Amino acid sequence: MEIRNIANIAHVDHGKTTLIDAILKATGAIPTRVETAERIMDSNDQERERGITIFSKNASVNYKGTKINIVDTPGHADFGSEVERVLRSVDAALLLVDAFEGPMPQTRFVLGKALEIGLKILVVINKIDRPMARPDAVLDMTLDLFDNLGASEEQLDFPYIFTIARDGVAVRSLDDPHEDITPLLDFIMEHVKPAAADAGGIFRMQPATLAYDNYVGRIAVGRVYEGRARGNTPVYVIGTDGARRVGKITRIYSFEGLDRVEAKEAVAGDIVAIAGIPDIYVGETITNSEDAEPLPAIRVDPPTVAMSFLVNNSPFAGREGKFVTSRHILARLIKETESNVGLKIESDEKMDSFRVMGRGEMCLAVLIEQMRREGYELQVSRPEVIMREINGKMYEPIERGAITVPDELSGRVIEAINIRQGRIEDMKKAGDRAVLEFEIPTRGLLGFRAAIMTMTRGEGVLYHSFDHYGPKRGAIKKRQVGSMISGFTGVATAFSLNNLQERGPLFIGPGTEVYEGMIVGEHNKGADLTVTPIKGKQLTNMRASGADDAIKLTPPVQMTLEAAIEYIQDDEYAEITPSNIRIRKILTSKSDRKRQNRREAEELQD
Ligand SMILES: Nc1nc2c(ncn2[C@@H]2O[C@H](COP(=O)(O)OP(=O)(O)OP(=O)(O)O)[C@@H](O)[C@H]2O)c(=O)[nH]1
Ligand SMILES: [Mg+2]
Repeated sequence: MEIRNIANIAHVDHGKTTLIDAILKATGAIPTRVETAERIMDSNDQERERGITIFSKNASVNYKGTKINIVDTPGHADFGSEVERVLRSVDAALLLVDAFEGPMPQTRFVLGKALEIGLKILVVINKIDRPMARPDAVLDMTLDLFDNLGASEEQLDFPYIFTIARDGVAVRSLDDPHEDITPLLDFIMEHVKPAAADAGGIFRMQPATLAYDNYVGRIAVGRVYEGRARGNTPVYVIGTDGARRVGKITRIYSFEGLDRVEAKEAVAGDIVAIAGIPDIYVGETITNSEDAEPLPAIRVDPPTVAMSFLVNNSPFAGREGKFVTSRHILARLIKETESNVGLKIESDEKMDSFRVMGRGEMCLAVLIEQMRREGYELQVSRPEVIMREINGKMYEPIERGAITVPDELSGRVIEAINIRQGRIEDMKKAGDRAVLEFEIPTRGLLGFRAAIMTMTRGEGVLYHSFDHYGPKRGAIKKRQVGSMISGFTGVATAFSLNNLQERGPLFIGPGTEVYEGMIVGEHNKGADLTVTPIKGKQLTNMRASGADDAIKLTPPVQMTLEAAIEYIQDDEYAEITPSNIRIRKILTSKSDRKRQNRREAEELQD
């Protein structure tokens, strides 16, 4: 059977996963009549909760006797390595662009990567139903982006189509009647060449993603570049370092709709899943010939942000988690790096601590959230940007960003970008909004989303995407934040919290167990303050005055995982367990903190 391999790529939310829903329905791969969930490929728990795609995934449909393998990819910049690693398994990419927003930072990132490896690009202008849609203008902007990225004449001459993914509609021309998605399927058939199927040569396959199955163990998913192989066959695996080892394929699966179905053979051109090699990694080469050449390595951009993952040593350590030791944490992290090519780990000089590096705070937060759901308990440090030294000069990651804000707020936002060492590159209007395009060090982006939210009362939308490493820019002045720290261990009382809430927003409510050194709120004066949240009221005096009913506590600020990661300073940790997220001072005792401060002050003077 003829095969075509494509990936869906785009900026976040431009409609990739929804478009695949439409294709799956139209080709009968998922039933149309039965009430099916939206964005069926966003099957992971965190994907459903966050409403975004996190992992690249494969599906396949049959259209007019041709098998179309489609890889769905995430559009969020933090998961960029998920896109990079699958691009080599396809011949073409559908580049979706929102008909109102136009190209955004991650559109640029994914298009750049796709052009670099020479994929055929098919442009899909989606969401043409949006009230302010401007498909023609967006098409022009997309052409400019191709040009900007140095596309060849041939690449500039890209085919395009318009869609309403949510309604399952595609039209070649804006005047065409809205019928169904088949114009898109025909468009794919027309512009994507059949996968090269040299089934005669030696067998070579390269895993782009890994999956796990309780019965057969680790499964490698990737494209067969040449040859064919059957189940129960001995093979050679060429590691990314060139070392060769022997293994055995036990089973082979191919994709039908969303399912992996067992197949007799893996044949050149197809994207398949292979079981039987328990230590297989992404990017290795599986072959049946002892002296086959390895396939070119899968390259992904380096991580930009690092955090320390530590064994929990808070006074409440070990109460809530199932897996708490450094051995547990290390084993889990190693397992993660085997399948997540965007992640790197290093052991810190200090024992019981691991430096975990990824591309942004969110990709690390997703991992931490996954670990706590699996029963792990740990502490993490404040995220820091990974610098590089080249010829004695420091370089730092620079990203491209875009912020959409109500017009009248753009002045303040521009100022904030400048303070964070960013540079405005363009300013456009879209309705009553201003779209600011800029480049900025990753350093300036840490905590920026929250700042923008406050500054624009929730109306600003910030996107950013890694671009390059550039010479390190000047210092960024930090906002002075101070924490309210419990000086005692016990149970927080409404009486105490009532007094404390005048000094700043609280992170805990009455009845919460606290320990000495735990952070219970933010001190609005900007300096740390040690407090007593566990005092009971003096019943005798109070009863007469009836002050009991007077206690009205403002609901505490919810310290979500992401909020905690953004909040913590260098001398603080976020403590993460399956049931709680607490923040704390690294030094729990006030006198230790005092001594430390004094020592630091002295060192500064020396
Ligand atoms: N108005 C309109 N909304 C759409 C259309 N297609 C998708 N959407 C909506 O856009 C939102 C994002 O859609 P997704 O399919 O999750 O976008 P995505 O590109 O897969 O997002 P990520 O995977 O997170 O990058 C959803 O709320 C969809 O319902 C469309 O054609 N028109
Ligand atoms: Mg998606």
